[in-house]
Amino acid sequence: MTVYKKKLIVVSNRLPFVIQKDDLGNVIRKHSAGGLVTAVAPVVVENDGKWVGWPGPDYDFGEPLPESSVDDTSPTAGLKSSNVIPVALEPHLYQSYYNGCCNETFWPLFHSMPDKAVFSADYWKAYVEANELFARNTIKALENACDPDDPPLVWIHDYHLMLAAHAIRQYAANRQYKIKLGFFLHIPFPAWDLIRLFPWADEILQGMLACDLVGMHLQDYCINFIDCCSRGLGTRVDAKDMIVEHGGRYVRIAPLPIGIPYDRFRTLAVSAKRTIPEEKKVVLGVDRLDYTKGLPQRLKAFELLLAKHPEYIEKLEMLQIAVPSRTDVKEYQDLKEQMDQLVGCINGRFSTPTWSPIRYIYGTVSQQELAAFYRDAAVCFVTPLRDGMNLVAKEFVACQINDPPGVLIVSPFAGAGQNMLEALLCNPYELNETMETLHRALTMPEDERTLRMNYLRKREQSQDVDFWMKSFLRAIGRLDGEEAPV
Ligand code: GDG
Repeated sequence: MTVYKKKLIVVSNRLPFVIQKDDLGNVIRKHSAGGLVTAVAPVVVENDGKWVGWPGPDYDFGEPLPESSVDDTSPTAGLKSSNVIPVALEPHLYQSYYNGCCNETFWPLFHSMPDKAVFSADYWKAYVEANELFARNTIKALENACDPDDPPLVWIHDYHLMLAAHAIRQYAANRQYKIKLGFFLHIPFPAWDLIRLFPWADEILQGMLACDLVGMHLQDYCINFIDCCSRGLGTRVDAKDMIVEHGGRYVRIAPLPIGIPYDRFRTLAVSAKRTIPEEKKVVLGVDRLDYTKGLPQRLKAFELLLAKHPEYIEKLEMLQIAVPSRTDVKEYQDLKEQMDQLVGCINGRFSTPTWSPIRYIYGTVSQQELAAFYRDAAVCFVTPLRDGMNLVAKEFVACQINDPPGVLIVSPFAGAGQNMLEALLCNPYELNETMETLHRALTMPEDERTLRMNYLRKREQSQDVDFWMKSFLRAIGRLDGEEAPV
């Protein structure tokens, strides 16, 4: 684990756990799964730092936070309530800020789908207000933590909080607090031609430039951001060294691709019970039900495979886990309907009395079960139309302990497609190519599968989530004994 001795304050839209009420009305704490929580929560615990975030709709402000989680083996188990600063957001504010500006505006726009984006002054107003609230709560976390010789690090996460750094820097300056500010964007940063569609783009760019370091998954996203600063704000930029000059400060922009808790997934895969019988060949998909993930395209490619290659009938199954997501937003409700229809049509068209081609789970499975699916699938089929990174591709590789291993297919429009070089790439917009790539994966010789998977495993093991966390701290000059090159 990363040993980090400086004061650390993490700010994200949600706390690393959700506060809920159980059947008896007791307030309980349930940890949120995900790489960020797994990597960062233990460091906040060790460091006795703080995590600022929204606790979920069930939390009544004023009542004490539970001291422990329902599952006390989770990475958040050691977080005490003194490590947590819950941010109160009224339901109507949360609706316009989160469902509205974050998910109906920034999510599609940053995934290069501007036609789906809603541009609303009311949403924007709510976004500004919510970011202010996060900033004010972060200042609470900074009280008594600001040693001028050893300033704390405030690490802000993701597109929900692109303005927070600006407000935090102003509040801190008024109080003469010295701080370091870092930001990490988990989704793509698109080209200037898309960003300029957003009427308040300048404010977004300025908000992010209030940081000392802005990290993104890929070099391409960093280049887009730097170009936007130059064209949108007219700032001086050094595109070679990835530095933007803003307000008399130098802001470093750095590609820092996220990794996964590799050892944790591998251990799970070693101990997980079989969920796919040995004689079954399964093509696996695991995604939040989101229009960026290319789910209908994936099903259609599978349908085409069955139509063109009847040898797969009764021999192959597609298992798709679709985790319900943003169910209040219409685009997501429409996608659910489209998926239900597609699954029904394909199963109706090809099923036999003893076999159905698609097993579709609209829900979640435990991480243990997920690891077993990853381990025993013949192919993991990752076909996003656009995706910041995609952790599923990496988790699949970590769980591939069978000999011979399976095959990973990734879209080049996911961050993972740019650095998992030994995976098979396919363009999900082109149905025939996607189908042919799936056929190639299913018929790939064992030695080629082994060779490709060995390289993939090695990279993911060495560039895991702890490596990512250390790289971020190093880049901002906050890893013990090291200073940033800027
Ligand atoms: C955003 C960016 C970027 C899924 N189903 C189940 C389950 N999962 C877990 C997976 C994985 C996570 O959800 C999904 O992560 P992704 O990276 O694929 O996608 P986003 O949620 O869109 O994440 C993305 C990421 O941030 C990190 O920076 O890679 O590009 O969009 O960890 O394991 N977990 C369990 N049951 C399920 O059924 N337990």
